[in-house]
Amino acid sequence: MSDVVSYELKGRIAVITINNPPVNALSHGVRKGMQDAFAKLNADPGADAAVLVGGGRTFIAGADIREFGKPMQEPGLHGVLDQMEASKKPIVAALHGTALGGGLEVALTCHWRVGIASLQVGLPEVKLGLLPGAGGTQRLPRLVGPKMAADMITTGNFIGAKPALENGVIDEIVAELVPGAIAFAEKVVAEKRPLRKVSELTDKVKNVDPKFFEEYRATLKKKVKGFLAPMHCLATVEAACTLPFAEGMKREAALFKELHDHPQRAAQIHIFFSEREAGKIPDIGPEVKPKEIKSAAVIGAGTMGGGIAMNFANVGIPVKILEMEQANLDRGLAVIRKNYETSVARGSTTQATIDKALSLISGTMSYDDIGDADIVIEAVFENMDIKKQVFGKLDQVMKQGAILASNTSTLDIDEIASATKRPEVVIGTHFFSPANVMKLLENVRGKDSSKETIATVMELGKKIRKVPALAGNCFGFIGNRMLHGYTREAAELLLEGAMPWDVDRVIVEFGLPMGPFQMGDLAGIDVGWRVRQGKGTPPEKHNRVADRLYEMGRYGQKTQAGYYKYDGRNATPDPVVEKLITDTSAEFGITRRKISDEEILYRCMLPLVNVGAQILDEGIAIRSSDIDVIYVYGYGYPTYRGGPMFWAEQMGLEKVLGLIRKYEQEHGSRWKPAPLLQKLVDQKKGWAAAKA
Ligand code: 3H9
Repeated sequence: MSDVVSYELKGRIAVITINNPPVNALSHGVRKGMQDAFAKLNADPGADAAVLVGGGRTFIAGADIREFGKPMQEPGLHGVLDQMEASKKPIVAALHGTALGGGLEVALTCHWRVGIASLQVGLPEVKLGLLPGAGGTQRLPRLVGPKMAADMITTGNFIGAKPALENGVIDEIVAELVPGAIAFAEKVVAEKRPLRKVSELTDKVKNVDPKFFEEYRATLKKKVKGFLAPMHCLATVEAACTLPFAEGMKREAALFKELHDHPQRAAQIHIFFSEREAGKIPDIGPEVKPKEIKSAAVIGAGTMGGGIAMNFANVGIPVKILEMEQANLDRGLAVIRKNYETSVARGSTTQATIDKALSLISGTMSYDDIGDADIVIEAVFENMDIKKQVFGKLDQVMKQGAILASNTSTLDIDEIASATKRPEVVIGTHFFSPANVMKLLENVRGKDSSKETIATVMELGKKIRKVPALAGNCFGFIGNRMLHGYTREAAELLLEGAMPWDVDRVIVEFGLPMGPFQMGDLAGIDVGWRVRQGKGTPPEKHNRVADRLYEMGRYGQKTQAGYYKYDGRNATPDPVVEKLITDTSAEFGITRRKISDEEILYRCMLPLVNVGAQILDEGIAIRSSDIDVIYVYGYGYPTYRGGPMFWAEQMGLEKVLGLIRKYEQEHGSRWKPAPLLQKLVDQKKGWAAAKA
């Protein structure tokens, strides 16, 4: 037997165990080992049946994602699965942990499946820009019917053991994995049950009304805008309902290949690995143990403070919110309650769950009440003086060892830390709005933040179900520092000839949920104006339109007028704004011109890349993939483009540099290329070389 697949007789049942940590992915060695093991099973006079089990913490979690895009080494998975289904002796899959993707497809090819109560199963290929390519799209509908199969395959969501049993994905829930599976196999042998091949089942897939797919497709199309894989997934489920098994398999293979060869697949897999990589900090090894966070406090019951508190309560951590005025505290707590109630009304959670979460959130107006929290997160107004006052106070009241975190989105963490006598426990934890929804947690390391403090907030990010990434300390850190150039160029484009709706359309077509002007109207034009005033810098040309809108009382959605005019949330172009923009161009002596969609896209997106390169060079970001993670999870950058740095690399850094140089000639020093970009192009290397 191979190193990774073992074969052992338990009585007359062969137990075939896959040992390919950490998740038993179906790498080449596993496939080869399985091929040998099932050949041995059929030749072994001492074996009547087999149990297939995963060693360690899980059954097989899928194909080895690292092998995609590389030449396939025989045996392929299909060959092994054909061999298994054709086995003369019964094979029972014994499932625990997560049986996912190719792993579930292996299980579906076994003649029966048993699992333990904590099992989860799913076909998450769609999240990697793929579809289940080893028969899952044809076998799952035959077990659970088209509706449930389409739901599982187009979303990639997992289901637990109970629904898996109720819907026929597994045949029994066993108390003990291997003994239970052996007992099941012995029963099958004793009863001389004919082998049950899922590929031969037809009941659930015959006579399916074609209208079902028409309607499903129409709804899905709206939900998955821009992503290619979900629609292909649905087409394969439809094939399972309209074609014989072998033909359905051919359709699955053809559509799988299309997705496999598409740039979306590479981008989505890049994000899968980048998200995991972002949690690894080079100078913080496993010897640095994070502190345990059992209680939390949040300063400020505004939109951010309330959202941050919900994250703690959602994972069972009690949290106190501090506000200085009763009315603000009451308002903040009421908003939290309303947010939870909306989730119940939408069906995304239950009343019992929110009751529990709400019981963990309490309010206070006294700093003395929060001193014993393991972490306190300050979420007050974005103003250095106010933040320093808060941290000075926290330094007095918080117990020794508590983490003192700031939710600042731009400000200097070291200066905030200077208000305390314990800068080693001060750190930035930058949440994104709405803080209870957005996945990113951009942690910001100050010059004195200890390794333990950093490890604690990185671990905390995972615990509260966020994707944590670490930034160095500079104005705006990674995300907001990069964003500045994006919004600036969008504003410049207005003066040169574009309208807000032109720019927004191009950005939305590219895949962001909204364009810069829709974002401005949502965030509030008055908010941007106040930030500019707060900085005290002289008015800049590109902000002139925004300043005028502010002066006109057009604050965005909240006043039903901003860059657009509104009817509720419905935005329409406004001739008043059109005139304001053309007048402003004239005031600056700019002759307006027609601006192509391509130019709009590059002018908005390339500053992200150029500043990203600068940030990488300065060590503010550890790796380019961290920047991608931050943009995908914090700014709605489309996953299927892999983040701004990946997008640039796919386009070619040489082309990127060429465009930046062209814009530098046209618009001056704000487009000066980052030295790192020039260096990598000279060396003909990609971002990965930036670390060297
Ligand atoms: C597929 O199956 C295609 C088939 O339909 C068709 C074939 C023809 N491969 O997430 P974690 C690594 S597509 C390689 O931190 P957790 C991961 O990178 C596949 N590596 O742990 C990490 O490495 P490192 C369909 C993989 O406990 C380590 O394992 N399957 C794979 O939080 C631990 O991972 C999926 O999409 C893989 N398939 O979560 C499942 N999976 O330590 C993808 C993980 O070096 N995987 N790694 O950073 C997951 O969803 C989660 O990893 C899982 C565990 C839930 C399994």
